[in-house]
Amino acid sequence: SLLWLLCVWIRSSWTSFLKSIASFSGDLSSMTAPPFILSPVSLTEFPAYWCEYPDLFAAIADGKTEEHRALAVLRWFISTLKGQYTSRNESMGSEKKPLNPVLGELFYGTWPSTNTTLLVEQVSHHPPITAYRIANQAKGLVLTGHNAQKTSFSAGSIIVKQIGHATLVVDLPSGEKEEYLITLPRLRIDGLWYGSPYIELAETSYIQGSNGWLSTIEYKGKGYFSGKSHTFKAILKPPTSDHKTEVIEGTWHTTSKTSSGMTFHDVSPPKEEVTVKSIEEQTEWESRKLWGAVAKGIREGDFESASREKSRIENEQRQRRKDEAAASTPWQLKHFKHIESDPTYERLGKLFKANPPTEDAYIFLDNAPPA
Ligand code: HCR
Repeated sequence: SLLWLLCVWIRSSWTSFLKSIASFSGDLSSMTAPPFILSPVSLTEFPAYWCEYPDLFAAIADGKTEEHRALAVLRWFISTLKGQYTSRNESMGSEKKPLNPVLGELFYGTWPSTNTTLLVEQVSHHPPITAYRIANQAKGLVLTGHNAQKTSFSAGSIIVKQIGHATLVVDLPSGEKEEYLITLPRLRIDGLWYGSPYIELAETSYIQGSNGWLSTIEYKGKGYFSGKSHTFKAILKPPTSDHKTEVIEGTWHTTSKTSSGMTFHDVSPPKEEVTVKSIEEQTEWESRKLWGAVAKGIREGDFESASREKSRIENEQRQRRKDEAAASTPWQLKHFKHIESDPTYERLGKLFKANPPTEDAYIFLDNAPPA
């Protein structure tokens, strides 16, 4: 029957996609994937996951002591993981391949409940690098970061090493600044053979405060014979022996507890999705306007028009790069400036022997568009 033929076609296009992944390492985003695995959302939208619980972000500034603030940073960070790594499974049935942003693509948003703003710019196309800034001005909180991925294939899974880091600056009432360096976990994309990919987090990530408090977060997935998916253990270590070490355990997509049995985080309450201007109000460089026709094609199952529109955007980009090369006028970033080594990463990274010892970064140019 027709359904059977369709299943055979999906299976064979998926198998050839997997074969091409297996023999490939580098930038997954540029690979052609079968239509049913395409997401209508661009990677420039992903930094919004950092703030879907904007009240937890704001609460960092309310911490009266260094310990309270370090705990609040850890709680907010853990609460972002469900959105970052499982929300496509919830909304679309499995992990999907996001749209690969063009150089200069922009994404602006707000969380009106807390007056928090989001600004994202695609700062490199090959390899894809996304820079972002999230600010709650009234609370004196600014998160700046960038994100790229290096992918490889191992034992039937895609291993994604996240490149980049984030820094959170907290303006204290005393006038001092407290900083936190946030490193990113490694991911594994499992479930590939069944055509239904999902993310598991692996290894360790860190949050190092300039106040000396260090969170070490270990991630574990479902083991062969035991263990639950999305498990983590976070150890919050004080800078001196005057305070005790706090241990938090649980599953990052649900809840966790402290060693005394108190609930530490709980992501069952509804999240607040980022608010974005209507497409009519957006400029040509803003993600939802730029990809509008492609996203419509994917959403409506009209893959022919999605791929036609995608080729149009890609050709335009190629032409733009050629013109820039011919005129010797390279593309200028709009909101960020690239620096080869980030002094905050180096200074805070030394405290927990970050590997690598230095990383590049994108500094915000302080030119957010008017609200
Ligand atoms: C690896 C990935 C693109 C990058 C996505 C990142 C790492 C981006 C930064 C966010 O803060 C967190 C994040 C979450 C996503 O899980 C991760 C994506 C998962 C899949 C996608 C690949 C490029 C697409 C692979 C194609 C598949 C599904 C076979």
